[in-house]
Amino acid sequence: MSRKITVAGAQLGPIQKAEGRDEVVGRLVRLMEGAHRRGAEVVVFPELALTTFFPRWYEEDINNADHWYESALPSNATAPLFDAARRFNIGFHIGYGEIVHEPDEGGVQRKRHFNTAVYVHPTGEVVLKYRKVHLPGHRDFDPKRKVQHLEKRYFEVGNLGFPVVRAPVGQAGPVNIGMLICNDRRWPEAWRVLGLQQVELVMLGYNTPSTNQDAQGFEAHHLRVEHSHLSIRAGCYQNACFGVAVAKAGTEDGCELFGNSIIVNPQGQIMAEAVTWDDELIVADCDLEQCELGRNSIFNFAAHRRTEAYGRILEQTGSVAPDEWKPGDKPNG
Ligand code: CDV
Repeated sequence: MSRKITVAGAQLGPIQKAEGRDEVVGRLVRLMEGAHRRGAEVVVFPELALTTFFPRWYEEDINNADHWYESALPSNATAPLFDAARRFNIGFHIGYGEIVHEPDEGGVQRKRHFNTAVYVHPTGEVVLKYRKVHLPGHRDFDPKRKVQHLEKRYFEVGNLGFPVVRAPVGQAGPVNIGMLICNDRRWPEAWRVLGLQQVELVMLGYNTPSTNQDAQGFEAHHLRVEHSHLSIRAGCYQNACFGVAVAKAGTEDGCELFGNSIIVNPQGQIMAEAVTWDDELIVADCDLEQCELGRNSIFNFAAHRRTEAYGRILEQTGSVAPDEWKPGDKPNG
């Protein structure tokens, strides 16, 4: 059986705060139809694809913000997306704010909020769910910032790990599918946990501002895009997988988000890239056999990984400077 699949990334232009779910879902369905016409068997939508990037808006009481989240998928508002998937026989990935009532780590049943993504089979069944682990930004209102980035206020850290599922995609038979969400793409540990499960296709949505408000110095706009691409290309190359990385782009609620969505192969090459900051499809044919080259040679993990040397990765969170070497000291301090 051929292991070729056609994948689409559906970049979204801005979603303004006042734009309703119905309007957004209409845009998503139009993109899905376009992806189907171009032969795609799976379409990837961005992080928080049903609303504006709401963590930029401060809310004193998080319970007043429940309207930004989904408590069920499909819901009345999102049902047309699931219907379109069945009609076009296409799988889809979508990011959204999730509310669930489930026990926390202490066993207490309560309302919880996550930054979540799912992969939905063309039948409408949810195949894979992931909750964002690397939440950037801050918890409290920061008067120094022009635009807030309150992901640490709006979401709990994802509690599902980095799962990979083997599930049918199009004509290719089962494909090993994994997900990352936005900031996760910058963390090689996250990619490697997926790579250790032989992931073949990583779906990833992002909302990245064009300027870095956390930096003390200046970070050029083109380098912001470059760092995004660098992270995705390295993740795909070092873990021998394809990546579909899809942005929400343009000026949203007065804040500029860069686009430049890409599809990347296991050699780390960009196969397709968005050229607008609007609703735009990118499509690529992916031969999953290409994952074998890296996995069986330079990144043959079983043959070459040295876990005995990686202790710090799990034992330590922040970095620690070494003691200073002085003349007369032994090598390595
Ligand atoms: N939504 C995100 O996770 N955005 C971050 C920004 C804040 C740096 C990102 O890594 O793109």
